[in-house]
Amino acid sequence: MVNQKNKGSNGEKTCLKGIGWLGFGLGANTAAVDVKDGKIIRIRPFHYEDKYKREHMKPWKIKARGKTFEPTMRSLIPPFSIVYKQRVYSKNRILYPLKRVDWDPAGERNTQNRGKSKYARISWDEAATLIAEELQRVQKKYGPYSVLAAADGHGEGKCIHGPHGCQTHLLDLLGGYTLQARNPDSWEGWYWGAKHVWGTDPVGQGIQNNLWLDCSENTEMMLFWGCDPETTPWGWSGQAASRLCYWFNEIGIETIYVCPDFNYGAAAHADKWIPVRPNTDSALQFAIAYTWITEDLYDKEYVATHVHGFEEFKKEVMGETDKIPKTPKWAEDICGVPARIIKALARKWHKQATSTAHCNGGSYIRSTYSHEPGRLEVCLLGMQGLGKPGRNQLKMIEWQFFALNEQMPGPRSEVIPNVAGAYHGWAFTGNESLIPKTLIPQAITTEEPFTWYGSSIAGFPKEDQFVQYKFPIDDKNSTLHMIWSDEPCWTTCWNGGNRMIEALRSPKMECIVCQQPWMENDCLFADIVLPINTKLEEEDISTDVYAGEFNLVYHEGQCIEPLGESKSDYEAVGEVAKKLGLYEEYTKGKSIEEWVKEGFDHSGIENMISYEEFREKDYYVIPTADGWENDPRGFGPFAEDPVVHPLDTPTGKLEFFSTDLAKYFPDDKERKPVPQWIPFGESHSESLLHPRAKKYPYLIVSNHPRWRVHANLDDCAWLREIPTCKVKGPDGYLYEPLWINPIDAKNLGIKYGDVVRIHNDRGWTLGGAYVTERIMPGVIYQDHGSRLDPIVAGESDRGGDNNLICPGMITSKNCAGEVTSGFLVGIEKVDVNELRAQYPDAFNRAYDAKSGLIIDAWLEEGK
Ligand SMILES: Nc1nc2c(c(=O)[nH]1)N[C@H]1C(S)=C(S)[C@@H](COP(=O)(O)OP(=O)(O)OC[C@H]3O[C@@H](n4cnc5c(=O)[nH]c(N)nc54)[C@H](O)[C@@H]3O)O[C@H]1N2
Ligand SMILES: Nc1nc2c(c(=O)[nH]1)N[C@H]1C(S)=C(S)[C@@H](COP(=O)(O)OP(=O)(O)OC[C@H]3O[C@@H](n4cnc5c(=O)[nH]c(N)nc54)[C@H](O)[C@@H]3O)O[C@H]1N2
Ligand SMILES: [Mo]
Repeated sequence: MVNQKNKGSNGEKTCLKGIGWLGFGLGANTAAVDVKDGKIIRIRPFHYEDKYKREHMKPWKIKARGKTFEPTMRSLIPPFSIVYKQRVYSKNRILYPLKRVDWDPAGERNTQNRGKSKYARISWDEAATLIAEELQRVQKKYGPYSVLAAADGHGEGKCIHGPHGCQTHLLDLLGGYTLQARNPDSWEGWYWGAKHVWGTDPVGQGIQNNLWLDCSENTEMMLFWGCDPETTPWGWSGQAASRLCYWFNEIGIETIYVCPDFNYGAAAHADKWIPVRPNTDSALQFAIAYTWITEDLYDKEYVATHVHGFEEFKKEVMGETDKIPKTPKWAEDICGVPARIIKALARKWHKQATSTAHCNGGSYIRSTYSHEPGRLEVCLLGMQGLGKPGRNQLKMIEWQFFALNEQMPGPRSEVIPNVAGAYHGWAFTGNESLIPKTLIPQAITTEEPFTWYGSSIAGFPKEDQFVQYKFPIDDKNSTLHMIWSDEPCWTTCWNGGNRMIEALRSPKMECIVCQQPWMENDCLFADIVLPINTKLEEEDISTDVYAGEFNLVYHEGQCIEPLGESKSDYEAVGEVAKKLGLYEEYTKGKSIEEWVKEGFDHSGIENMISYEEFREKDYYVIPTADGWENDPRGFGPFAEDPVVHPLDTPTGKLEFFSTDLAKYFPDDKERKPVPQWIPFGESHSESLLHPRAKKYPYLIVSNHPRWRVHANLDDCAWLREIPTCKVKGPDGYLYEPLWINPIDAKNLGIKYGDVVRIHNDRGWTLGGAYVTERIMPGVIYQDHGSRLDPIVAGESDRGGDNNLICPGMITSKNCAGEVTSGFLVGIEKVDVNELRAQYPDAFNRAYDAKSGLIIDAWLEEGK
């Protein structure tokens, strides 16, 4: 098999490409792309052994309970990578620079028409000149911080061609900008809550070292709590987590799933499913603690030596503070789990060595007040001896985050490679002027300076949460007047999308530039759109440190020529730099070839293989480290001796009572020093216990999409034909599935394939009914990230973009996190013909017969 480029005589070649969506310089999902006559023929798994022998790779072995677990010898790419050809050749690709037809920088800007107006083709020269002139004009008039760089996102994993953040390098050269600070979206509850109990920077999940081995040898019960290891690892870790879960099944670890939906991991692996209402986990957790305390079933010795503030926590559990004893019966009514099951689970957890498993935690840690379930889980683990054999918190994806922290749950490789030397995109760093991403709509619409706590940048140390920030940072009139975005999907992915649309149409916002490969989502609100190419159209260098089996560094050859006039983000920003006379500074005078070498030179493998051999072979497999089996395991060292191996908390112990929260936020009623039961409060009213539930009686679960990575991939016909990806409505339109239990469906007169409206006081969107017992009654489920198809932009949508109607408020008063799932909605069946009569423009947009995808609706005819 040919795994490399340029090996055929008839224009055939094969390039390695990391087809994953991490978006910040790290590849994943290493695939082989076969190309013939300048066209992509197929994308397939890649075989490590083509150029390297097993003896070199030193494949690891985990032996446990009489069985053996070993790595495969090929990349475990997900279906997404395999279908990516369709995303590259999508009809939805932006092929030329575009300008909104009624945006005239010299005259009327018609900001109110964003989301309605069409676009016309312009030249690169015109586009780059316009952007350069607008930047200079706006910065001169309002100061440098009036330009917002929206420069983050999980776009393609490109390194040299940095999919997000290239513009920040140019803006730095221009004297500054305001950064949209990428908040810890993936980890909100761990970040704002758990960190203060177990001190685990950078993101707040548990210490991971060597946990595959620990779990394999010692864990008797694994609780997949808000976790779908058969779906979300696909984004960048491929299918290694799937194999790991089959292995756990094989060696007899009892597998319990706690989630409102019977998700794909549960379907493949669960011994038992415990359905829980969305974002009521803390009631369940409190009731487990109550059972342990009242039945004397916790590790008292461990608590005495390893925990700070247990007595205060106990008061909260027993109801001494709020007059609510957190009994299983009390919890049953709230979370929907029968009291007998809560008690049985609690008793089993005590008796058997139990670990929890998460990808990132799901909506369990992405809803209102998510710091409470986040830290309650740590308290529960603590009560049963966190770090003792088989008792840890295992993470199923994003192994690299922990690798950077020198932690690997799986067998460690000799080095953890890093090609950041060649990277041009965003990094988890600060900026003088910044605004948490969750506060952007407020920042745009407000005239007054405002403050918040914590930069909110994912991965920052916990002390950052105690710092007060302000916008604008100077006292001048430097509020936002221009946006330059390379992740135009705020409306599909963040908190309160309709509010964002309102902000984007503000007359204050004089110029919006978006750059991305596909005409979708926030691009419809831009004034200038730049056509970006996909990574298959460029040369680059990459690592794969997510696969969980072997770590790699590889050269990525150019597969095909860029489509239309598209360029990479790095090159697109370069065009603007040229107009500003800053091209040399921007590129540091280096060619792409020189950047590839630069990436290699500091990658960690530069002393393991020569550059010449690396380029000849095109990749390097890093051998498994000798002695990895002996590495400490998770919280093992802390469990053994908390004095010698203290945690990174003020007392060095598990802080059930947080010293820091008591010190810095003594008056915060929404995040007290001790975890509490808080269904609603000053910031939120998204609970069935709140009077608002009379009007909006269902809780919606909005998971990471099964068949997309957020806003990525919604235009691949091969995916869209899958019945759980789209549901064909009576009008033939492919609606985003909305799972509803047969009991609710019957009550509401809904059957499979009906079009359903989901609504609340923030607007409405549509879905295609998918009636199934895989969702518990009273709860509906619709994935997030479906393409925006505005009916009345800012109010209603046909595409199933439920982020438009999720809460705009942040996690809680002093935590600028997102709340994007587990909120109240009403649902009802609708008649599409009536809607068509009412909104003819939106319902008569032409779509492609094969993919059902709206294509040219936004382009001016003939352009
Ligand atoms: N309802 C709900 N909402 C959620 C969540 C949830 O659980 N439920 N989860 C949250 C989480 S954890 C996350 S991480 C966020 C994700 O939110 P984002 O990171 O904002 O979402 P992505 O779709 O990954 O963003 C990538 C964007 O970049 C584009 N893109 C891809 N490649 C390139 C490229 O090479 N160049 C350019 N310029 N653009 C490119 C894609 O088309 C897409 O628009 O969503 C959050 N939102
Ligand atoms: N296919 C695919 N893979 C991805 C991504 C993607 O968009 N698509 N995104 C990537 C990113 S950025 C991230 S952060 C990770 C996210 O990984 P996760 O955080 O694990 O993903 P989620 O889909 O939000 O949630 C996982 C599961 O939580 C359960 N759940 C939902 N709400 C609740 C609740 O209130 N309580 C409980 N107990 N369970 C609940 C659901 O069963 C759901 O399947 O995935 C990454 N990988
Ligand atoms: Mo995420």
